[in-house]
Amino acid sequence: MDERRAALRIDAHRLRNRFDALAEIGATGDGGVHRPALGTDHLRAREWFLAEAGAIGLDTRVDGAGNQSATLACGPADAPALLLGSHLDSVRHGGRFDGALGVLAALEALQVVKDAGVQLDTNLEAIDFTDEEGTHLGFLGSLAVSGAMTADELRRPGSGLEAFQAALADAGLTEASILGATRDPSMIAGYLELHIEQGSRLNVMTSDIGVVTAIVGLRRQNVTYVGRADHAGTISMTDRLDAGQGAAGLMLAARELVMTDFPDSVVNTGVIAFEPGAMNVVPERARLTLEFRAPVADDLARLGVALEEMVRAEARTRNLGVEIDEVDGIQPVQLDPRAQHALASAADRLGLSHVAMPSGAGHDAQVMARICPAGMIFVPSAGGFSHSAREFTEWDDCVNGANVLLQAAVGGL
Ligand code: HGY
Ligand code: MN
Ligand code: MN
Repeated sequence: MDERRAALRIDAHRLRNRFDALAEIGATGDGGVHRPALGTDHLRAREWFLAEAGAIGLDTRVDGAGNQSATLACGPADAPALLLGSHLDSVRHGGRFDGALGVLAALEALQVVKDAGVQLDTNLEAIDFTDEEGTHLGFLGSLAVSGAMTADELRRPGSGLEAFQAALADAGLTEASILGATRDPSMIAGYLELHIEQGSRLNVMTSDIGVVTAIVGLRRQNVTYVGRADHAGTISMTDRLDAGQGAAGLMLAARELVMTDFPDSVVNTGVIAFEPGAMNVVPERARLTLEFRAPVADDLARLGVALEEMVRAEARTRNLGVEIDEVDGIQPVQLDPRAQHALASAADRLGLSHVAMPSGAGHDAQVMARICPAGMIFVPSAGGFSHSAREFTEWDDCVNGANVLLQAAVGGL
């Protein structure tokens, strides 16, 4: 690589100013952010991103799925674009680093290349993907770009069709525009993402950078048990058709199944709701979310079968009805060796230690891997915390990650 490119570094102060400004949008006051996709504060963050990119002098565009891009014509006019990015949406009451760091590091990388007047073999594009966190549909934006989003899935959002369509309207999007956001893979040279690790392995291995080798697969379902509403004081304990007991029994049994038979997998219930939802009424309906993850496709499939048997066994045991609605899911993926090599070489050039590691979190990179060479790097998460206000990464680590992303981008895949 020529010396000028190798000498490029991000402007840490500028990145920090943007990071702190973005963290104020949807701030929860305890260090976290609440920016569920297409909600008020996420829309504000999206506008802020476009304004920042425009102020840098980058061309900006928003596609039919709401993915926002800032582009830099630093390569031949007909050259494909190397995409750098992540997501600005957050989980409910999440952390200020998840997704945001990757989007801002991408924007910073484009500004450094622009200001240096460096010409590359590809053009560069900083991209903010819509609804990575699945407030409505997980990886909505990247699935649309890859052409993998279907009309059927758009009719079954986890947030409910009415809430989803209202959110789309607020963002000026439609189901048709989402389905029309597919891009030509031949015009995408690759995708690179900087992200916080959201776990503790980098801390344990005392490594500066994680070069991601593979990303976990996951499935998400809504399970509803149906019993009978009764007076909580007068119906005998043995005569109850208690939907809440079905939900509770499933949660405990699912954990036991995974801990015993699927040691590399995880299962989580993050939402549970009873109807009619009164202290003195035996719950007639209990809806719980069931999300499970496995690093290899076969385990994900076997775990899905085992969990479905368990869901139905709980219903039989307690004389309850049960409905299982599949929300969304994604297969595990191996990331591109060339992208891994480009990221590891960039870390070497910067004198940073790095270790190859899989991801237990899902990321847009696993969707983009279907249509282009995709790679990811992690920087350490203090305490391994994420998806909460406790999420934190030392600023030096953020700067290291942003420089690795920049150097990998100018080095090419
Ligand atoms: O849930 C995940 O793994 C990611 O944060 N969307
Ligand atoms: Mn994320
Ligand atoms: Mn996340």
